[in-house]
Parts: sequence; structure tokens; C-alpha cells
Amino acid sequence: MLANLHVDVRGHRPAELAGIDDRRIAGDHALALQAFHSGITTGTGDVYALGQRPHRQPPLDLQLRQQPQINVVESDRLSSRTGRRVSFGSHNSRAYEPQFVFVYACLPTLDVLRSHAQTGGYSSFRRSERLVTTSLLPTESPVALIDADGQPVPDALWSMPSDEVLVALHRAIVLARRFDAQATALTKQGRLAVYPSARGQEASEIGAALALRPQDWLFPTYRDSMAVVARGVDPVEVLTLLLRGDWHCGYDPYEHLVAPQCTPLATNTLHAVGVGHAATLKGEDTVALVMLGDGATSEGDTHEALNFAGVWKAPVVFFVQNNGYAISVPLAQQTAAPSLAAKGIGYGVPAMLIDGNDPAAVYRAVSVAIARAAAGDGPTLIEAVTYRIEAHTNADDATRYRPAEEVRQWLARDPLTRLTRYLTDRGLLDADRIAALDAEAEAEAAALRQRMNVDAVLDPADLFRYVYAEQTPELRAQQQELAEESR
Ligand SMILES: Cc1ncc(C[n+]2csc(CCOP(=O)(O)OP(=O)(O)O)c2C)c(N)n1
Ligand SMILES: [Mg+2]
Repeated sequence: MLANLHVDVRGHRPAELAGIDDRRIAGDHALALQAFHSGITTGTGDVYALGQRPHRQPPLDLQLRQQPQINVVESDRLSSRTGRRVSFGSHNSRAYEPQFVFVYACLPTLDVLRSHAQTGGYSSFRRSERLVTTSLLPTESPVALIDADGQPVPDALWSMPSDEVLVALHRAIVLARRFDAQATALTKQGRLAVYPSARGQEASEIGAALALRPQDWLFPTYRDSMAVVARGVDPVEVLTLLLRGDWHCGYDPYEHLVAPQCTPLATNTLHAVGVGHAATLKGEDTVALVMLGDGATSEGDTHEALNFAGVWKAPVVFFVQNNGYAISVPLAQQTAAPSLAAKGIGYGVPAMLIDGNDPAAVYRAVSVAIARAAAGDGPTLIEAVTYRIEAHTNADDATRYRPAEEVRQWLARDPLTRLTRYLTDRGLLDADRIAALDAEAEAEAAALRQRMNVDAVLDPADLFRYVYAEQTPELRAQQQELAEESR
């Protein structure tokens, strides 16, 4: 299928569709050929989309009757090495980030292609069952773009995010790590009841948060304060929610489209599917990204959420941070599956297995999944393999269930060290910039300390407000009683 069709992108390494792994061909009403070969860059006039697909495109049979908008093939070229090549220009390109090359080949588009390019190479347009199956499976080992030594992975599956994105990821990770250390310190000073550190997981936290578009929803867990802060929520408001216990929810979920951090495991997966499916019904361009841990994948809620996300093709990204443990329970005692990502196929949900300590891979994977969901192609399950360097929370003693050697090995795969090295090698970061960032992080931590040291002034009547739109007579009586007692 589509063998012999080669796409020449401005003289850069061609995306050879025949060479693209089956697993990257997905979609049930269009063939989404996602050419993420490293080395491909795009610019004005390069390949973006062959079948320009309006948001929430109708299914195939409708498309065939209505003829979707099709971008025009601008030129055909011959290549001595690979036979005939075609290059495509696009009008009306979707606003994908530059460096993404999405090639959507809808069936009618292929007809157009055939007449223009006359490659004659594609023998059948029907999707084989094997293709459907393999398109859902993750890779066997985690995908990385930058290795643990800060070197670019040769022949990586996807292209590297832009320099601007990598520099932004680095800055956010530096700030997040300092925030995390400060929050842990606040528990020791009695200013926070509890804090679950995400040290070591910064690539996953920040890579996912920065890949979100402004209109997307984030459904975090108790561990994901870094992601919530990176999304723009005031750090004091973040820590006020479940970690200091002052108020119902420390922040306004609608301001930054961040749901309350969720302590009951996996309930947020269902909330995300609800919001995602509602967006589909309302015709809104919103994707919901839900964060969950390896342990949470064993919950019934996760099963139900993945199942209905698959059935409804809900625009949801399931982002599993596999940090090796659910408190003291190691992954081997949690599941017999070959990987957590491997579970996606059981729900008809395409999955990716990625190096969760590589900020570039996380950012790219989540961006791809969001673009897929936004294009109407449904949910993606991402397993990011990472490690929790600190204990489960400040109340836990991790030395009781895991060896120091294991922690040491993961410290050698630190996400910040590898990104710093990669950027420094490329002249995108130097000692002055690092010092300036550290000073910025220090100033933010000091401000957080100072603000968290101010006692909150709480009104006991808040216990009764905002519970019912119309208060019940019982609650009204209780509120009155409390008011009289506190006089
Ligand atoms: C429904 C439910 N069951 C049990 C718990 C108790 N609990 C809190 S955290 C946790 C472990 C979760 O592990 P994982 O999903 O891997 O997330 P991590 O803490 O590693 O980020 C458990 C069992 C809970 N919060 N909710
Ligand atoms: Mg875990």
C-alpha cells in the first residue's frame, strides 16, 4: 500500500512512505501518514497536508460523497535513485508547528495524486487488517531523541523540536525543579501538610504541559504540580489545594483549563474523556490530556475511560508516567503486560512508548497525539518511562523498598543534565545563561516561601457556601449555629 510513493521535501531527506513503519500509519477514515523522519524540515510551500481535513471530519463514506478539500499537487519530479517522486505544495495548511510533516492521504486525494503523479505504485487502497493492528502498537523500546549523555539519537523516529522549544523546555524544567525542592522544604517547616515530589520526572511533566495548546484541558494528579505551574497557575494556589488543605480548590480550573489535582487514582481519566467527548459534541477544538501513574493503570476507571475514548474517538491523550512504583509496589507486581503502552491495542487506541526522561521525545510525542486528536483521529495512549527520585511523598521512606543503586542508575539519566548538555553543545546555552536561570529560579522560590509563610485568613462560612446553588434548610440552620458559636 502506497509503496513506491516518495515525498521530496525541498531536497531534504525524503519521507519514503514505503519505508515508514506500518505503525505510523493510522486513522480509520483517512490514512494519516505521519512522516516524522529526523532530518525533514519544512518551510513555506513544503508538504503539510494532502487532504486538508477540517476539524472533526466526517467519516469516509461521507467524505467520498462530499469530496474533502484537497491541497494541490504542485509539481512532479523524477528522481534517478528512487524512481518517480512527487512533491506537494499545500494551500490552507493546518497551523502545525514547523518541522512537523503531516501527510494525510485521503482516498479521493490519492485519486488526484494518481492522476497527477502517475506513480502507478500503489496497488491497493484498502487497509489490511495487519496494518490496522500494527498501527496501534507502540515500539518495543522507548523512543528517545536525546540520549542520556545529551547526544542526539541517530535515525530517531521523530524530528527534533525547534531550538526555541528546547530552550523553553530547559527553562521550565529548571524552574520546576527548584519549585519542587521548595515545596518539599515547606512540608518540613509545617507550611504544607504533604508534598509528592516529581523530581526526576521533569521531562515528562514539562514536556507534556508545554505541548498543550491554550484551548486544551489538563487533568493532573497529586504528583503533577510542576505541570500545573508550567501551565501558568500561581504556585501558591497550586499548593493551597490538597497539599495545604485550606480551600476547596486552590485555583480556578477554568482560568487555565486545569482540572483540580486528583488524589483518587484514575478518576481523572473519566473526567478527561467526558470533557473531550463533550468538545466533540459541541464542535469545539479542545483536547483533554490526562496524567496518570503506572499504578493508576490498574484501576477500573482507566479501563472504562480508555474503552469509551476508543469507542467515541474522543480527543484525549492518556499520558502515563511510569515511574516504576505505586508507592512501594514495583511495576512487575502491578502488571504482566509487556508494557503499559501495549494495553492500548485492547481498546483500539494507538499507543506510544517513550523515554520519559527525554524532554524532546515527550514534547514531540504529546504534540503528535494532540494533533491527532484535534484532527478527529481520536485518543492516544502514551507511556513515558521515567523514575521518581524522591520518596512517594515526604511521609514515605523509599529506602525500605528500593535499593540505592537503582536510584543512582536513574540519576545518571537525569532529564535536566541531558538537555543542558545538548543545548550547551549546540551553543544554545552557556554558563551566563545557566547562572541567570538559576537566579530566576531562586527568586521564585524565595517569593513562594515568603507567600506560603503568611497564614491564610479563612472564613468558616465558606464551608457552607458554594455547596448547593440553593442551600438546604439543614445547611442553613447549621451555618447559623456556627455563626452564633463563633460570636
Ligand atoms: C482509588 C485509590 N486507591 C488507592 C489510593 C492510595 N494511593 C495513593 S497514591 C497510590 C500509588 C499510585 O501510584 P501511581 O499511579 O504509580 O502514581 P505515582 O504515585 O507513582 O505518581 C495509591 C495506591 C488512592 N489515592 N486512590
Ligand atoms: Mg508510579
